[in-house]
Amino acid sequence: FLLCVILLMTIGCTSKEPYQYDAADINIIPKPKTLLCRPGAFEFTEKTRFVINNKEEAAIAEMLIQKFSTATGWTLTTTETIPAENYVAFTINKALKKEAYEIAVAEDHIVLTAGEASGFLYAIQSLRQLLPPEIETKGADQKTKWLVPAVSIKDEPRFQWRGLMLDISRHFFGKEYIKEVIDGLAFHKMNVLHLHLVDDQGWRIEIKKYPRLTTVGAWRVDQEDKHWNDRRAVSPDEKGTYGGFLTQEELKEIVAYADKKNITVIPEIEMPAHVSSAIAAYPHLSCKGNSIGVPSGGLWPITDIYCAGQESTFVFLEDVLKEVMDIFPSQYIHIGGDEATKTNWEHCPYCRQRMKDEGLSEVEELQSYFIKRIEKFINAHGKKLIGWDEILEGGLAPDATVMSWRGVKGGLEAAAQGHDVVMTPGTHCYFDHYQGKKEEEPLAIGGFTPLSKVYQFDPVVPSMTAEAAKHVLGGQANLWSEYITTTAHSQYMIYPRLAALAETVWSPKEARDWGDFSDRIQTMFDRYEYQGIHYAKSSFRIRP
Ligand code: TNX
Repeated sequence: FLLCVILLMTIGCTSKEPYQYDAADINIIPKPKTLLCRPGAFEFTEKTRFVINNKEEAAIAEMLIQKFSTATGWTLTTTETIPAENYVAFTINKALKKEAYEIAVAEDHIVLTAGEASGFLYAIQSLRQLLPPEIETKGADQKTKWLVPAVSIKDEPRFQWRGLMLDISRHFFGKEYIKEVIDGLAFHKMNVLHLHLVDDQGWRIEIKKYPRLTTVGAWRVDQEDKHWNDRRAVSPDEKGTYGGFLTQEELKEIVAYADKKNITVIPEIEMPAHVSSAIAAYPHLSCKGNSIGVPSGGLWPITDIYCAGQESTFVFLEDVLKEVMDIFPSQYIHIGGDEATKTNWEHCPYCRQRMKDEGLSEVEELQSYFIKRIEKFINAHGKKLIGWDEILEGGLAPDATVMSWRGVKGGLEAAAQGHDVVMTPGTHCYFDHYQGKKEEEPLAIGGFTPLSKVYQFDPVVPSMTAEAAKHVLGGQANLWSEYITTTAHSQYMIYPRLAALAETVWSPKEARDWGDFSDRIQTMFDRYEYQGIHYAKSSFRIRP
């Protein structure tokens, strides 16, 4: 009898349960390019080892090791030699494109293949989503079995630019929150964080040569609700109490943190408009040279913009951009360029003189002169200029990339002219818009962009020629923060819409299927829940 019991126990211990998954059980977002399911599963245990080739891979493996450590208390380790079983191996295949990866899951091991670090990073994100959502918890219950279905995945992104813009001017968000957003972006396989660092309501980047930009320009009247409806500006001799800024050290830390997650941080230094904060600090930058204060809310239109006639404006901007380029290694520098009210230019003797000297007849051409001049400077430093679609007005700078926000029109025009474009139309990509019934949502700027609407976004417009479509680098969502005062509210506007956007810029167009996405997003909600992300449930329920 005893023998029988022992025999039965050993059988019980060694025989694997017959796990059978099919593709419908796999909830990865964005959906991988190809995915095959076989019977069986790999189970992570306390003894699972990560087999790595170098330090970079070790750092990537560490991201999942951390997750296990938090969820289970295990300390999984790495090794350089392949064990007999129970391992996750990183295998390099240089033939794979940048960001591409493959995952092959067998019962006793997993093989991740990529050409370089970014691919491994995305393999790990998919692996995270193949694991039960409890992997995102602290101290998951002991019953969770850490199973990974026996899948085989071959995946790569459709677009190279998969972005999110954070406006940290209208309301200030600091380093810790920005890092959290970076984590969220990496989780969704996004690779660009565009930081809107300058606007009328606050200058948010330390510039050593011009300290008043942050001692004066980063502060405005503290409003009780910190909302947008206050139309006051601090008087020039009053010190504002609401605001903040990022030091150069903090920005470098953010850039390095993002880099580890294959995310490029693109700085936006607005010009020639949306710059009251700079003019409040240095009044000589405007045509009139008069003192103004940093406005608190929706004062609009604002006529005080940088003077396009005086050389001192360009001296200032070049100094600022030099420091900016030293902080941000990104290939692109965003110079804004949107919504310039040019009334002051029309009446300014310096601007009129400039127009004469340059043979310009319209003030729009002066905007173009401005941007082209800045582009030359940026190019001379080995960087590329990108700006909002207004930079098309009066003629595009020769090498400029256009971010199309007023619909797709600007993008179409720029691509037809052979310029690169990033699509970010207000209709689908504005995360400051409502995502549910107005009466049930926190106050927003307007618009209506629920999850299903974001999911309909496509960076390539059907009317584009194949040649023009090649100039579409990708897509991006923008989170303007006029009405967003807290990190919880900011998360609410980002998630789950970021998941829909991620799929539109990563997955093959043929894979787009709202029904299927609506099933997969349910598990994503659990993952957000466990991560402590304050996501919007309303966005899913609403159909446009
Ligand atoms: C337009 S989009 C702006 C921003 C506002 C946004 C509000 C763009 C380039 N300019 O200044 O915050 O609308 O949705």
